[in-house]
Order: sequence, then structure tokens, then C-alpha cells
Amino acid sequence: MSALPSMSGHHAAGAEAYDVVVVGAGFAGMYMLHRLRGQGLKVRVYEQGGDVGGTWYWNRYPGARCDVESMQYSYSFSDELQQEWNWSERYAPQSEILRYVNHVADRFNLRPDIQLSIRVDRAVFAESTNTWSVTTSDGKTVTTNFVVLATGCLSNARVPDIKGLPDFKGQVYHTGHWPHEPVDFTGLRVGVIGTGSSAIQSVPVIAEQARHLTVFQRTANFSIPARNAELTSEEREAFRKNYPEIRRFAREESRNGIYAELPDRGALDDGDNARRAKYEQRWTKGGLTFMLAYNNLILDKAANDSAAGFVREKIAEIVRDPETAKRLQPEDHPIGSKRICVDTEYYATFNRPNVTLVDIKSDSVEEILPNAVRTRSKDHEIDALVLATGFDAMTGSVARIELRGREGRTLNQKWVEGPKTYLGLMSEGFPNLFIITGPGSPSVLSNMIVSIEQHVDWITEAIAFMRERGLETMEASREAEDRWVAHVNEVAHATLYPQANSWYMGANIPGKPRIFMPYIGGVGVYRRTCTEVAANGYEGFVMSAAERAQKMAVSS
Ligand code: N01
Repeated sequence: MSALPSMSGHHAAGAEAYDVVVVGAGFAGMYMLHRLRGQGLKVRVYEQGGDVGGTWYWNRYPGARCDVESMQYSYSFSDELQQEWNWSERYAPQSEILRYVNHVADRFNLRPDIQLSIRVDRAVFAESTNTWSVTTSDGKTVTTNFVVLATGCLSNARVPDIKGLPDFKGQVYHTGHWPHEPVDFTGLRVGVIGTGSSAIQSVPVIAEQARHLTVFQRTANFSIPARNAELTSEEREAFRKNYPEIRRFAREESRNGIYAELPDRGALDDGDNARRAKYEQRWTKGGLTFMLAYNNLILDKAANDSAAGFVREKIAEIVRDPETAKRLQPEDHPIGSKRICVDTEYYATFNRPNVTLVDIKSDSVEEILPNAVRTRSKDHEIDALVLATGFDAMTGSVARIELRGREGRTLNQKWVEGPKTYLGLMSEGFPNLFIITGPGSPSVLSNMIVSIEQHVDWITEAIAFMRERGLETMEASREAEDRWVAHVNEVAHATLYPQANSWYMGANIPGKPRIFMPYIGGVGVYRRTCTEVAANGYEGFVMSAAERAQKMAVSS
């Protein structure tokens, strides 16, 4: 326990008082709790799910796995933990990741400070006391000095507004909100709407069960084989032995928080044969790092075209029906400008006699009938419908909470033209409100665990800094925030990313402002920026002591 006093000095009488309220008990909220408790702070975590795990609690669809290898998609803060946990596969299934999260909750005794099945509905900052009042779905209000939003980037499942959907007489599922009981599609005609990562993982598994599967595709996506396999004990040992360097590299040198061999040249620096051999090698190795074949794939359109062309050729080789292969070949965005998908037998699934691909760009969905999806040209009869339609990403979960900062202004009002933050950590006008992996930080462009740990450590240190100096509020300055928002956009527009209608841009939500949300500058670069900001006395942030505390100091 820290020798410093708890901070809950100026809270209104009556309400329960905390130093920090954390919203969400996924990977971010759990580690945040662990660090803050280590500082002797009184912390309460609210989690709307029935258990810990966040994304991994909700996304239970068939075939759900992470697209970052488990030996790297895992906490690094405890060497004992990373040495003792046995990942079974290169990409562990969702159930195993959830077991791991639960193991962490127990191992670090986190549960007593986590309240489950409780949503945070509103948080209001009181300028008179410099505290937040947090109201939860059970009607209670507590006060706290700090609020940390650990609400996740992809946690607000999005059900599209399709005519007739409520009248469908079979079961409707959303991949991001999957039932806890096993779903059995045996003997059923199933429809899947959407072809993003969630669909690409679930389609091959559903196809094995269903009598017939119809996949409704609006936009084709690039997918690379996962090459998932059981991990041998030698492979696990190699990671464990080299963890110090693997983790250091991921944090400090990588762009995306993943330890991987970095390319030393651009795609056009190699001749046709050498380039093809390199893509082939990456394709055979599998996984997200396909995009690391060359150092300019996401910067130079001609370089990108060479990689995209390679994957299109692979699709044509795998898929036997030329019409279907053509429909599956993405043509409307550069490869990697939407998160590249990682699959097991996705394209090959379209060779099965019980699978049909419907291109709903040319043959759009008109409505859902009680027993079918009606597209312009025909009714596709189905018994069950899976919506793999994604999330209101990055801002969606934050937007669902009524957050009122200075002068009663809500964050939704402030972000009406797109999210504005300084470093993705704080937003001006909202003192003592931190966001873990918020818009404006590498977040979804990285191995989330690396970015989560970096933010949690930074926030922990900022709070400790304030306590040591008797400071009561911290917030982003308008000027620093404006500069950061401009920088995030400038970096994004120097790449091919904005050329895709992706959820990175908010383009999947009708009416959502189009602004590039994650920071592309790279995990290592971003980390150095945050470290320098802190070393320079939290440059760009305004910190202040309470007037009351100052008065007390003067009079004593
Ligand atoms: O969601 P998405 P997701 N009518 O938004 C379509 C992470 N993740 O859940 O592209 C018809 O990518 C939409 O079509 P279009 C990962 O970061 C990771 O699959 O907008 N179709 C698209 O095809 C990922 O990027 C893992 O034209 C509609 C699909 O639905 C992120 O989560 C696994 C529609 C949505 O794709 C989101 O992935 C899963 C409509 N009205 C997820 N509305 C791994 O780690 C939407 N679509 C492997």
C-alpha cells in the first residue's frame, strides 16, 4: 500500500466515494484496477457484462479467435503470469482467451473491486468539488476523483436498420453479442450478412453445420490464412526465454505492437520474381504480418497494388467457380487500408455445395421477410440469420454514457464532428477523465494488449504524479488537443488508409462524421511521445491544485 493518503477528501457527504471509477472489466479495466490498487487507491470497476473479459465475453461466435498470436496477445506486466500460462494454439480460441482473463482476475484477486452486470449510465463533473458523480444502471450514484473509460474500441455491436428485421421468424444473432449457450445450426438454412473479420472467421465453421449457408456480401475483404496450429512446448519455450526482447521490441520499436521481422525495402525495389517469392513466403507463414512483406505497402499505391494483386490471384486459385472468385476479390480499397482479415479456409468454403455468395452491392437487400432475405432479384430462404455487421467503433461505447464535463457540456456534443482528444488519453473540458486506447491513439491499429498496458501505465503514473504534488485536476489543453488532432489526421492522410470506407473512418455508421480515428504514427513512436510529454511535466495538460487545498496551505 502506498504511504500517500487516499484522494477522496472533497466528496459530497452521503455518496460512496472512490479515488477512481473504472468503466469496463476487459483487458484494459482489469489491468487498470491492478495498477491503481497497487498505489493504494480505492477503486471501483463497473462491468455491464455478467463476467470479466470485455470483447472476449461478448464475441462467442463460432470460430472466434484473435488475429494476433496468443503468445503476444497476452499481458506482459507479470513475468510469472507469462511464464506459467500455457497457450494451446498459435491463435487460441475465444473460450481459451476468456479462461485466461478469468485466471488473471483470480490470480490477482481483482474480483472484489469489480461489480458485474452494472452499466455506467452517466458521469457528471462537479467544478465546485473537482469530483465526478457516477450513476449506474442500478440507480446508485457514487463520487470519484477520476474516471477511466476502459470501454473497448469494438464493444458496441451494431444492428443495421433493415426493413422487416423484427418480423423475421427464426433466430437472429449478432456475432458481437453471441449467446452463451452453444448455437446449433444443424439442418438449418443460415444467412450471414457482412464479410468482415467476424464473418470471415465464422462462415467456415457455420458452413460445416448448416444445411445451407448464404453469405450476403456488400464489400469483399482481403483475408490471409491464419495457419493456426497447436503450439509445441519448444515454441512456447522459445517465446518465454525471449520474452524480455520480444516485449521490448513490441512496445518500443514496432509499428503495430507485434514482434516481427521488419522489412528493409519497398515492394518495387524487388523484381517480379523476388517480390512474388516474398509474398508467397508471407502467405505460407500466414497472419497479419503479411503486410510487413515490404515497408511501403500502406504508403505507395503501386506497391500496394502488387500485394493486393497477389492476394486476388490466390483467391482465384482457391475458389473453383470463376464468378464466385471474382466476387470475392476486393477491388474497391487498397489491401490493409481496412483491417486485414485472418482466416481458416474462408475462401475454400465457397467451394462447398451448401454455400452461396450473394453480392448485395449489385443485388441489394430490400427487406427481411419472415422466412427469407429479399434481395432485388430473389428471395433467399433462411431459417436463422447471423448479423456480422460490426460495431460503432472507437466512440460507440463512450457515446452511450452521458458524460458531462465543465459547464455541463457532454462529450457527445463536443465530439459531434468527430472525436477530439490529446494523445487519445483525455479530451479538453473533461478533467480527470481518461480513456484507455481512445481515438487518437494507435489502439485498433496495434496489438491491443500492448497499447492497453502502455496507457494503463501512463495513467497510473500521471495519477501518482498528481498525488505526490497535491494536484487535484488534470486535463488536456485546447491547444495541445487541436495540435494532436491535426497531427493524427496529417499522418493518416500520408497513407492509403483513408482511401477505404472503413470503420477506422466511422464510414460504417450512417451519419457518423468521417475522421480517421486511430493514430497511425506507430506504437513505438507514439509511446516515445507519451513518455516525453510526461517527462516534460505533462506538457499540453493543465494540472491544478484545489483552491481549497491552496487556501489551507496558505493559512497553515
Ligand atoms: O465488423 P466489420 P467485424 N448491410 O465492421 C457489413 C475486430 N475483430 O465484426 O464493408 C449489409 O469489419 C459490412 O459491409 P461494408 C477487427 O479489428 C477481430 O467483422 O460496410 N452489410 C462488413 O462486411 C475487425 O476489423 C477479429 O460494405 C452490412 C461487415 O458487415 C473489427 O473487429 C475478429 C451492413 C462488418 O464488418 C470488426 O469486425 C472479429 C448492412 N446494412 C473482429 N452493415 C480477430 O481478431 C454492415 N455490413 C480475428
